[in-house]
Amino acid sequence: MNLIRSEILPKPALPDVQSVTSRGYELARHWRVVEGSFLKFQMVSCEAEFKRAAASANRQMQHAQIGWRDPAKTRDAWARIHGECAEHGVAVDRYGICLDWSMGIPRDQRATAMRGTGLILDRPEDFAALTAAAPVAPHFGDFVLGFPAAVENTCAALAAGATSIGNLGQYFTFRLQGASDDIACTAATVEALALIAAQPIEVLVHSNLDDGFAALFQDLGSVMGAVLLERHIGSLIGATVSHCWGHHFSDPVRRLAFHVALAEVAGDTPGTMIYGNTTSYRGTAAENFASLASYLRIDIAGQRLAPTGHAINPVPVTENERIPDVDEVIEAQLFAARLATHEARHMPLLDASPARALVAQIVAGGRSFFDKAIAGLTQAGIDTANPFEMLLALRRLGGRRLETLFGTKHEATRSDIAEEVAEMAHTHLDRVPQTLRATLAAARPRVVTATTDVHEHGKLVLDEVLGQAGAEIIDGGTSAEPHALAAIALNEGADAIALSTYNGIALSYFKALRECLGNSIPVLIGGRLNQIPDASNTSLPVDVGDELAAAGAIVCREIEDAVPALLTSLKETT
Ligand code: B12
Repeated sequence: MNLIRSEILPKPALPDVQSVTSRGYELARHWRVVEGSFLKFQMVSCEAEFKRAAASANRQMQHAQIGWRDPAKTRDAWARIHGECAEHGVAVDRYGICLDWSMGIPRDQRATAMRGTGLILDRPEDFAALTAAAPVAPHFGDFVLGFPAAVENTCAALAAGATSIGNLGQYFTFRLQGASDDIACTAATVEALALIAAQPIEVLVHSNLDDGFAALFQDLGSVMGAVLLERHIGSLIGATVSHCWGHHFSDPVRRLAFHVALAEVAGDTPGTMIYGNTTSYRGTAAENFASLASYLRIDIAGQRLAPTGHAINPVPVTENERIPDVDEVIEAQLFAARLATHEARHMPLLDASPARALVAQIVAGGRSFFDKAIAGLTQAGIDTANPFEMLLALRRLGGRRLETLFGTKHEATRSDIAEEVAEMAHTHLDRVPQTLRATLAAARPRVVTATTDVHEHGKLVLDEVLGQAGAEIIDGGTSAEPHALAAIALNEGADAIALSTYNGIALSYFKALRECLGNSIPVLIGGRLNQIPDASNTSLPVDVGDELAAAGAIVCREIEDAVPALLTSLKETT
């Protein structure tokens, strides 16, 4: 089916791209990279220079993802993780900073925004105080590019010495509650990209593919297509886009193949980091250590086979419970460094040929996706040399539609996520007794399923399990605003809402939903049911299951809990 411009960009006048980029280039006269402690200590002009040198010397870089609500706690951790690892002879080279999602909202409106579980930095001085705590390369990634506060956060990151900035992937898929103006988000993102591009030294624009469309793409060729499209958009503004991936790459052969393929496509652009395969963390700490070793071995080997400067990212084994604490970050870093020394001796045993055999296919899939996208958008009347139109068109089309339109599927290069969701659904459905399934199928309740944020896998599994058990599923969307979700449920006359939530906003979201919904429709809620208490001194979120239940939610810890919960609520409402 052909694309039509009026369906994608119906508003006739978008902001003039030249004026938006000029604002960013102009801003670069006042906001410039400050030579921070990492650049001084390493005597380099930017992280990209350090990375190129590391790659050619076969030196493995290490990345830690950090950021607790309290800036003082995060500052201490910045120094402590670096210091304690150094005592063991381990260099933590870079920190990715987990800003809170409310940081995507401009400073003067942030106080009323829904808060998640991350770090909140109010002033540029707070950014700089953090990065001064130890000579580790600062990477302000999450909730910088792609949001209304993109420009002010980029200015602050540059002034704090960051030479890897942003997470362009988030522009495409992350939504903030209460900030739905995608034209404003695009304008802020384009201006921030221009500000980065106009710096006197090389600043990498980081993009985590798994935060973007890759989380849901079915084929690795499509993921590579996203790489090429984002690099194209960056080049239109003069910015270098550097890609990260990894959360959803569980299969070792395909993980390695994607790395080698990306090295080929990226050429001289060094990589930021490779994300941990966090979706494989589903067990206890001991079980998760096995998953940690499994993906790290591939990433370490990958750097030896095709050095790109990507840092490895040992994700702490408590990741599936909550935000890891400082000691757990240190433990994972030490583990990774020791594993790297072992891996060096394992290399002669590694036969990379099954992975290498997939590389050409992934690259060809990516090029075909890119070519088809450019042709399809051009035919629709989208100006593919205009970064504003390109960004907005891709975001509005969304991952599923883009892959249907431009992707090609190959069994050998399939991504892991569809299979993993199907397996999980099978396991959870098996746990529902046949008698309950029969009763549910007879009642055939109409259930609206939705998420409060970008995390969609819980909803996908839920749709599959409830659908197969006999419920009628109505899609309430991802990152659904409370008022929009309530409207769908009320208009559809739904019997229940089943909500999946992960961002540490469970209680505030539920209360907002109840206000719009009234008490007529039961709400089942599952996912990470936690929140950081206002008076917390640990910055770690705590479970709010009891508070949710007291406020009237039906709390579900497992997918299969939804079936008896639905049956009980149906009985109560009849
Ligand atoms: C995959 C993932 C992502 C992917 C999501 C891709 C996608 N399109 O879905 C990506 C990479 C994009 C991502 C992004 C982020 N993530 Co994330 N992510 C995860 C991860 C690895 C898996 C979560 C998941 O989907 N599990 C699969 C589901 C099916 O299983 P489950 O979670 O065990 O759920 C069970 C039950 O809860 C139940 N269930 C779930 N929902 C419901 C609903 C109902 C009604 C019922 C009955 C049952 C039910 O079903 C499951 C089986 O029984 C977890 C860590 C982990 N290993 O768990 C972090 C995690 C959830 N993410 C987290 C965070 C902080 C983020 C970010 C904010 C990070 C950042 N700074 O950018 C962003 C989110 C931004 C945003 N705008 O929302 C935190 C949440 C912290 C907290 N609340 O304490 C976690 C725990 C990681 C961590 N330790 O920091 N993430």
